[in-house]
Amino acid sequence: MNIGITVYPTYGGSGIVGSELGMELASRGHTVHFIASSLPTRLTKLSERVRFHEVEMMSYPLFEHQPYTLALATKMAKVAETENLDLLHVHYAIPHSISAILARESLQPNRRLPVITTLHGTDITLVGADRSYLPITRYGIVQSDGVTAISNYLKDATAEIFDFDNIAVIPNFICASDYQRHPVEKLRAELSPNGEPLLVHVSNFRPVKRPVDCVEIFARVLKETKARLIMVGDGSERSLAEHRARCLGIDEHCSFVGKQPKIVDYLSASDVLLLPSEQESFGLAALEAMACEVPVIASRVGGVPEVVTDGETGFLSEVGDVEKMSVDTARLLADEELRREMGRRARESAISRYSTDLIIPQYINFYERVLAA
Ligand code: GMT
Repeated sequence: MNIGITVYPTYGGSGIVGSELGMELASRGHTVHFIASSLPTRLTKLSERVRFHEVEMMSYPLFEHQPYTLALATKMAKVAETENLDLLHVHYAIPHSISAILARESLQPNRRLPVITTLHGTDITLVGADRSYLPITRYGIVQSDGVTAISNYLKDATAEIFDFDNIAVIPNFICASDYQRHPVEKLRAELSPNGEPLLVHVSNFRPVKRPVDCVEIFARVLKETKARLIMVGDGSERSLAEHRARCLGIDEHCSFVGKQPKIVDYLSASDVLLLPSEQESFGLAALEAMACEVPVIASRVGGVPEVVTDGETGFLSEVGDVEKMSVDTARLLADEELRREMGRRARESAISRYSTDLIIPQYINFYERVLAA
């Protein structure tokens, strides 16, 4: 198949999933055309089968805000014609579904161009549910030729908010060979010069990720045992989290390392992942950690309980319950046997339910069904 994929290129889990899906499809013989405002960060290698088409934005004095949705629609239609696309698959409903539908309509009646929308989370629960965007988000979903969601939770939330449930659940996925624990002695020694166990948090530091809670949990853990906290990523809440660490007098025990390209190295160096999010429709960070044998301390929200089994592959708590999260973390740090066993089970659970070998064929099958409809 000739598949057009659109993602947000620089920010968020939906961009990661869309990019990795494209590369997986290409490795199975399909040709994938990424159509985005810039090269997606996870798209490390372009080739005959993985191509990139940049959305060109015309600036004009009359445009107070550049009309990206229209520029994207124009590019989608152009690529569909020149590259003979079979379908468009957009990740994140707003505005990508609307652009794709415009592109589809602009090509009629000469060309058929089915639109598939994958819902990722905040496009439904935050942005889409906001009154100002709700009608247009619903339109984008209902008018798509196929809709997928990355968890059962998100399918149910979409049904409730948008009164629409013709949605296939295709969960996020992990490549078992790319995501596996490997020796990283040098990094571990840098992050933990005195051999302390490492807690890690990986996110885009938006308010919904509650990174300040990681600092609160860590402060309580430090009262019980030695440890270090590694904060990977960047975003609006980073300075707040750093400030809280200074206020609590624990900043010397924390490393804020910013965005990192080699997440697997950081996970391989770590003992426990902290994911105290306010909302999480899936929790890709949890899945990546689990594949690297890192047990997860997370909030019991959204799709997280589908990914992390409480007491088996991690521990779940109510949002903001930093007391319980710190008790669970300290328990894991104190009991190496338990930590290793949970880590082993976490990898087994991640691979047996979410490996690319299981999930990518589900997307291919979905494309075929939409094309045949
Ligand atoms: O929260 C993010 O990291 C960004 C956001 C996005 O759509 O880019 O992530 C959502 O999609 C991820 C990939 O499918 C999921 O793993 C996240 O749980 C989801 N985030 C939220 O629901 C808050």
